[in-house]
Amino acid sequence: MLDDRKVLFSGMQATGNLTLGNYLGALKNWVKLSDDYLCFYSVVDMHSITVRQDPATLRKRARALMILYIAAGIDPEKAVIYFQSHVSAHAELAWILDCYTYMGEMNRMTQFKDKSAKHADNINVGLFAYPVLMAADILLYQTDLVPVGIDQMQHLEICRDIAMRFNNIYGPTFTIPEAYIGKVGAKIMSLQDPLKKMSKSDENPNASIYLMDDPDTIRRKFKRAVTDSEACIAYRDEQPGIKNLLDIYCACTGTGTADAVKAFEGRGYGELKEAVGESVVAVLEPLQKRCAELTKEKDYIDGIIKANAEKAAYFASKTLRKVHRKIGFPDRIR
Ligand code: ATP
Ligand code: LTN
Repeated sequence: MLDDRKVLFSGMQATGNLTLGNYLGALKNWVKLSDDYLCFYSVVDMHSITVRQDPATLRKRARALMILYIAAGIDPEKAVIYFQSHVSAHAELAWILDCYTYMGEMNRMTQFKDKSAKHADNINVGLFAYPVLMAADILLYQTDLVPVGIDQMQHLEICRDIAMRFNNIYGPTFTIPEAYIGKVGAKIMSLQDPLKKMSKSDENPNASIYLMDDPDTIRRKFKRAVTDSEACIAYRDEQPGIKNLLDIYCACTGTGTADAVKAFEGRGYGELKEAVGESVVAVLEPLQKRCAELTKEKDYIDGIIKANAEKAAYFASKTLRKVHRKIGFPDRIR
């Protein structure tokens, strides 16, 4: 704990076009969490280069993601939002932690297996060590809580293992982080295959609502959303398409599930799809407008980027110094 608040850390990659799943499942909750915790939200650009990136595109997307954090409502005075590459302690601690992580542990990581199958021509050491950099992200800020999706739980476990190993050798150094599990229903499913998660790497663009989709595209994608032939609006696992539409509607309007089901009782799927589409447009249109406005405010955004990188570096360097002392690196002469 750095002050009287618990510390919360999360990060997002600027690769691909963010989806409604990323917004409703992560970003939107991050905003609320920053009322109760000292939050660090990073644009993890160093993780992005584990897969080959076009430099101009990465630079543009990373900045757009930073702007999106602000547009979504994260207060840059309250939460620390910064680019991972601006705080060199991440790379420095990652190297040290590499020396306390076993090949066998990394070999078990399912994301590494998936991604190396997908990028067979570029199975690099960074991709292999991805979870160690993620552990460094988390441990640098003495993080108590990490909101992540289920797919990142294995990485969080390894982070805890590394931290405990280090603490066992050198005495208490790192806070052992816990996963922060958001409320149920935070998983938004594909509009084309409601048994699959909505994902920015889905090759079918109709499966996902992208945060920058225009209103007509949003409406059209919902019209085409896969449902079922039951002709009955109910919230149950046997009707995953309808369940997903109701989840999206509730998340966008703040309606409770039971109330939503009641409101759509006896109505057709077409009507439901239209209402869900409108509820999403009502959320995304203002968000897009705020992004466009903020993009024009170059000096304001630059100021936030600079001030927050300094804030993050201040906290991170405290932990890094502690680690240096513990492992026996010579003191710096000041
Ligand atoms: P990829 O398709 O490249 O795996 P992704 O869309 O699954 O990407 P991530 O970058 O892995 O997104 O995740 C960023 C954050 O968004 C994570 O916290 C994750 O839990 C959340 N998230 C991603 N997709 C969804 C979804 N469909 N529903 C809820 N939350 C999601
Ligand atoms: N690997 C995560 C992004 C990420 C992260 C982190 C999340 C990088 N470092 C630290 C939580 C804490 C992802 O791809 N979703």
